[in-house]
Amino acid sequence: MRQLRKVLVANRGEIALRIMRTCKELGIRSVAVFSEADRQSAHVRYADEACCIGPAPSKDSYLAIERVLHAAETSGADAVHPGYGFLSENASFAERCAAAGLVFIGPPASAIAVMGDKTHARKLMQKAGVPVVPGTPLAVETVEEAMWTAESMGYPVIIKAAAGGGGKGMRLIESPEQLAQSISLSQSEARSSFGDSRVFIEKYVVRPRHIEVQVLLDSHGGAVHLFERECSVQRRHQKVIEEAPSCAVAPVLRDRITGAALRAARACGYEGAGTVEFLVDQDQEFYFMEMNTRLQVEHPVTEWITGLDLVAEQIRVADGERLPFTQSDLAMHGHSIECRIYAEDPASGFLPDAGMLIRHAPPTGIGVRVDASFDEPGEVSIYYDPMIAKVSTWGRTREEAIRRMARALKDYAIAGVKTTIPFCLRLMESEVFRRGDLSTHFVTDHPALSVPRPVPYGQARAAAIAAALGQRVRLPAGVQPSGQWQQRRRR
Ligand code: MV4
Repeated sequence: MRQLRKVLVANRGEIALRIMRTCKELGIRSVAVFSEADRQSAHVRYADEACCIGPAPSKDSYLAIERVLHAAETSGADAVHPGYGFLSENASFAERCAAAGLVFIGPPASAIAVMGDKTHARKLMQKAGVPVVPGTPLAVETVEEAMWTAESMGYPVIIKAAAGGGGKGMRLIESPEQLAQSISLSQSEARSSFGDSRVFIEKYVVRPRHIEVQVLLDSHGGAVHLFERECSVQRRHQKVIEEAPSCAVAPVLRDRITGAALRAARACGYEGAGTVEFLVDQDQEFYFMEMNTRLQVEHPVTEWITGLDLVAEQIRVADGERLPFTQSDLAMHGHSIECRIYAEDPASGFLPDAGMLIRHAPPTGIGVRVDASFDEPGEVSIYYDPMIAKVSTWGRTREEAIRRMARALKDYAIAGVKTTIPFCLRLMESEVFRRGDLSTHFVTDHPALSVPRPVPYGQARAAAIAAALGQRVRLPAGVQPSGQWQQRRRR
């Protein structure tokens, strides 16, 4: 029997809407929280109730534990969904929810805490028989210790912060001289960034793929994996494209890596939806990197290939129910790709481009899903993440999913801010991406893809004149005039 009746969504933007849609399907009321900057936002209007929790800066609103808990109490919510980012991986927030009698729709606080400390996580994974990259068992204290470890593994090595994650506080080291200089520098950087100076050393895996496994566990010992996603295409540790399944994962590797992911989840007492990230090297060896103890941005590709609603499953297990399926009930069907669309200007080295969206008409059609939270006109705020939308497509084959994505990106009508749509389209149409020749160095290995194709002057001028006249002209595939040349549709 379902107990949960009202869920407070402690987030904003597309993920807040995404969660509320499932609540509505399940007959659960939703409560939005919002900052003063988000008063007019779509998630506020979509919710059954909404509470303003403070001024625009996240630390005074979406990150303010007391304010979020106060909103939960005054609205009479019986559960909190943290989404991703903000408080989603904050163990003390999960604890405070429990202490206030609220169901935290996420893992136990203890699982968040152990996975949040990368050295503890490494140790636990080793014990659980999950392969980890060779490295220091715990934090390194002295330069001598670091030098000795690196010497025994061979260079290059990588320094990581124990409290880091997602690429923050990492440093690639190619020689003993560089290591000697970098240890204390990394320690003081870690102290100022994370309030925790501990760092550790790993052997550097050259040209790895980023492959992650979605897991789902209930509180009765039920545990399944939902196959893998590949997220190798990243720029500055920001994922750009994700897909499921990975074209680099053959059935044998899939068995091994999903088995390891479930051992990882069980070892930390996990419940709910989580993701175990691995580096996979050129010899198909894989190594535990970290576990994300939240619903991830890229979960739609897993939903596409499994047909499941991950938020509904999260709510079900948080409510104490059993998973309604076992591993043998699950299968993957077809292929899915997601492109994250950011409000960024490629001409300025991909700096965030905030402002008003004077036009926002997302693509639709067979096999196309758009998770966005903007209306027209909408606003991309400087206070928050510049991700505008996620476009995901499904196809029977990878090829079909890619073709659909290219079509969807061409159909995406957006104006007012610069976006990464043209960049994503160039990726979709590139031979290397279509071949599936991916690694975490993909974007730097193919710099031409980051540069707009020149728009022939005559066509650019025609587009500008057409825009001024409110008309539409046909341009060659993949050519997207932007800024003042942005095309408008005839009203
Ligand atoms: C590594 C690595 C190579 N060797 N660790 C980046 C994010 C953080 N979770 C860990 N990261 C890496 N760790 C070892 N031992 C390369 C990366 C890495 C990376 C990983 C996944 C996706 C994109 C990346 C881009 C640069 C570096």
